[in-house]
Amino acid sequence: MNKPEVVMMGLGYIGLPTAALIAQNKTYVHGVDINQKVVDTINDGNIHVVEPELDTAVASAVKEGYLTASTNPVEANTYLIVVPTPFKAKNEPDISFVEAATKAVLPLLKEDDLYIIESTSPVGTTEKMMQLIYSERPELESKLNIAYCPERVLPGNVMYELVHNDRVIGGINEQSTDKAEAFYNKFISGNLHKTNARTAEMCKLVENSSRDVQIAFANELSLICDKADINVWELIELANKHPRVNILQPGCGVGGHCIAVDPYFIVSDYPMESKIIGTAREINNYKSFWCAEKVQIAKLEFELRHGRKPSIALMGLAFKPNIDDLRESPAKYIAQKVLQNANNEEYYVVEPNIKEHKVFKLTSYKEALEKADIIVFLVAHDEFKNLPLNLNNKIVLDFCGVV
Ligand code: SAJ
Repeated sequence: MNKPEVVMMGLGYIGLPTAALIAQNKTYVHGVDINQKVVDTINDGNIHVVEPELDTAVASAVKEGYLTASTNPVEANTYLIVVPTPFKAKNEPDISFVEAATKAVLPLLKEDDLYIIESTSPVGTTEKMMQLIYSERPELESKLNIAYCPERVLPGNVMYELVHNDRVIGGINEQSTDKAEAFYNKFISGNLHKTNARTAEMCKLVENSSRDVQIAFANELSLICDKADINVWELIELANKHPRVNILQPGCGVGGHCIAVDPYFIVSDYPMESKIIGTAREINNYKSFWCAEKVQIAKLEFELRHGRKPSIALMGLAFKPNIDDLRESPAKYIAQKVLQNANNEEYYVVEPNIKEHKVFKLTSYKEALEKADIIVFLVAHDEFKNLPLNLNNKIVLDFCGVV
């Protein structure tokens, strides 16, 4: 094997596509993951995550020898840290994976190397890692290039956005920023915007918090309109005719592992100042609970009116439309909550983007729509739009605006 130029620590939803992109540009990349199964899958030229066009990129990178994987890092010139930063109890960020990955590459670092964190991280993490590195390797003090450069790709469109999106790069000093910029310039056609590490860290958190706050506004409107007997979808469409208004769509909550998580990184460090950001999180979480309650009420009303138990279709489990990703999905949470309250009703759980699920018995959407008395739209998948079915004699709870 050729000596790798780049070591990619973490081969998940972002690390693997980034490694494949770098390898596509004929730069040798050594990918590292703690999961041996992931490593074996990649070395076989296969992938373990669902993302369009990633399979062919990885297959050819492995075949041509530009991408290899193992559970341990090797010596290179650039080290990228792309591992998860989940949160612990009390919604505090957990940077232990970043720390572990940094400790793993520490003994390999040499003068002039470039160390970049891409993982979403609380403000100050890059400086903390710099201190960790220099405390263990004092002879390298001020001789490394250390930077933070967050990704901002949209799951489902990662291979395109990785290349074309603008990026923010913040080094711990100017030289580090410049070195990191030169590195990304080789693979990225979007503009690279230079700043310092703390601003780059905050920028990532702010981007996702901004979207969370905007979605919370739409979700709050949906609660108000439900009480006021106003169609929220029509209302938003009309309000958006204003040249400077652009309200997002209400849904059954906010899911995924970014927007529903990252705002807590700000709230946990700046609790007194982050009032809107914290409240938005509460509103978006409450919206999922509210949807589950609405199903419960519809169920009881049906039984009172018809003197029998209804059958209920739960339409969609993914965390957003047209993907198969169920992680942190509000629709899944609602389905679970509704099923916990089941009392001999018939349920049809529908998710057209997956074939089977270990907990839910899945039904096709056509069968579910035909058989159910109450139809609950949880995710606005394309399959659910413009349905030719007659929904006149059904009770429809449309939480995502498909009808
Ligand atoms: N949602 C709504 N209403 C809307 C838009 C979205 O309820 O009008 C919901 C979705 O259904 C979903 C959640 O919000 O449950 C998040 O979906 P999303 O499409 O807004 O975002 P993600 O989580 O797939 O990706 C986000 C993106 N960030 C921004 O748009 C600011 C992406 O660019 C980031 O790279 C990604 O987070 C990340 O990795 O941080």
